[in-house]
Amino acid sequence: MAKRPILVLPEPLLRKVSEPVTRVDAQVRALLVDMFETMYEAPGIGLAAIQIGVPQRVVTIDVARKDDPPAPQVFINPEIVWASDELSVYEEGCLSIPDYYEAVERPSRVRVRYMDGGGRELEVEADGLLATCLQHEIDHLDGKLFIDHLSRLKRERAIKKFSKAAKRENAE
Ligand code: GNR
Ligand code: NI
Repeated sequence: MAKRPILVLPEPLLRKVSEPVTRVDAQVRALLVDMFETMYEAPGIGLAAIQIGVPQRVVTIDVARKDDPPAPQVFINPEIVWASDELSVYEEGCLSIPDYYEAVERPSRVRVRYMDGGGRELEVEADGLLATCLQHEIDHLDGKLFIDHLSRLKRERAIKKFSKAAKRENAE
């Protein structure tokens, strides 16, 4: 079990739609251990399995403040079953799009159905940072990135910046 490399734009796997988990077995539990290690090390407040190359609908989140004790949360097969009409704007970042931050508007509150790490079916109504993070991670499971919510100009600029960086690295 270990920290794993995080895939970065323009990695095509980030555009893949992840498959639902049918059973929370030892493989999924081992994946969760790696995901928390990778997420805390990064550091990030959320991680989708596809960001470490695993196309399964598994998400880890910890939105606790730095001074508070850790509060790890597991969301398997998460689904938004309700979203508020009210919208909020958050400055978002993504471990797969390093050093790029932009304001994104999304529903302020969402109700999410999911399985926890013990395979129990649960629902949570989230607001604030958790609501934003859940929507950001569920987007990853559908091959979407937060830049897809920006204007075409901003999105294409961001993609271009990362394609250029990748070309430079390949040329070295
Ligand atoms: O660490 C992260 N911070 C963050 C900030 C605002 C909105 C969403 C996020 S998620 C991000 C980690 C990540 O890329 N998860 O997929
Ligand atoms: Ni992300």
